[in-house]
Amino acid sequence: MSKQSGRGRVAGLPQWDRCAVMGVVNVTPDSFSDGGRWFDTTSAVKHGLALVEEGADLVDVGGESTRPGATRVDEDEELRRVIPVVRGLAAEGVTISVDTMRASVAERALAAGAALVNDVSAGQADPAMIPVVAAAGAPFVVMHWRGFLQGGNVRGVYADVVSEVVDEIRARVDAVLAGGIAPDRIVVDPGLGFSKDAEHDLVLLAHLDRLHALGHPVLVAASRKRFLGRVLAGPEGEPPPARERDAATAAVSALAAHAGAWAVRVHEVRATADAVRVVQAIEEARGGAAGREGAR
Ligand code: PMM
Repeated sequence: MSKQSGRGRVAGLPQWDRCAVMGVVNVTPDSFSDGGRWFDTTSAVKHGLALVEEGADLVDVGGESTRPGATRVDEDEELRRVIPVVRGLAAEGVTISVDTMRASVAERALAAGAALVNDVSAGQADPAMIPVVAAAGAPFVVMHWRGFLQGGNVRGVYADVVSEVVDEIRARVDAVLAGGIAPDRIVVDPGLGFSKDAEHDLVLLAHLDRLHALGHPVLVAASRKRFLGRVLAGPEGEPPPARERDAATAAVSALAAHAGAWAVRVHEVRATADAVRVVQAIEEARGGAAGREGAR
């Protein structure tokens, strides 16, 4: 399978001829990397539109922080945060993914115009999630997730992180298929930083081919995460704050796109949009050169 064809397409979403860029709109006061900045509906919608202007192909709207130890927001509050933003962006023709672990939020967001459900628990946090997504015929992200984290990196113990993550994603994909979600609507995601330390994240990024071998489009969400802070800090240093990790994020975006990722999820879109376009141009140049070689 070539890297290009390995990118795949997701039924129910537009098809992009390169790695897609998913811009993040966290409508939360406490998300670790941009918490609080886009907390009211008007500024969240404006921010989503700005991300599209900068090159985002789709926008991921979430109303609950998933960072380790974060307290859960209640359902009404999550609905209050998410649905008006989905409605506002849908009215502008934006392709929207909804980042939620609640079936009720997914259902209402799909009705309000969202096209993709991004549940970091892959249906494990809410038993009603898979039936709701299946009934709507919506695409679904199956991220690697080992449960809610209370204080630190518990459950992040692996003998072979790549094999275990791939096997656990495969098991979730099987559960999701059994629940009635169609195979061409499933996206897989290594869940960087979820029950994983920096070394685990780096090893997973080094082996994206193993995720591709699952046969589903791959989403990579490295943006501003702890492992980038670790890399940039060096062995002794203090990690730079989340907002100073965007160049490092764009580097991961380029590598993920080159490895055949279907999409990358990022907070700062412009650098990543440039990165995936450069990768696309290089891939096309390689194809052109191969074509010319063959014609000789
Ligand atoms: N990470 C976060 C939130 N949503 N969704 C997917 N599919 N994959 C991820 O790795 C992921 C996610 C946490 O990051 P944020 O608080 O910066 O949005």
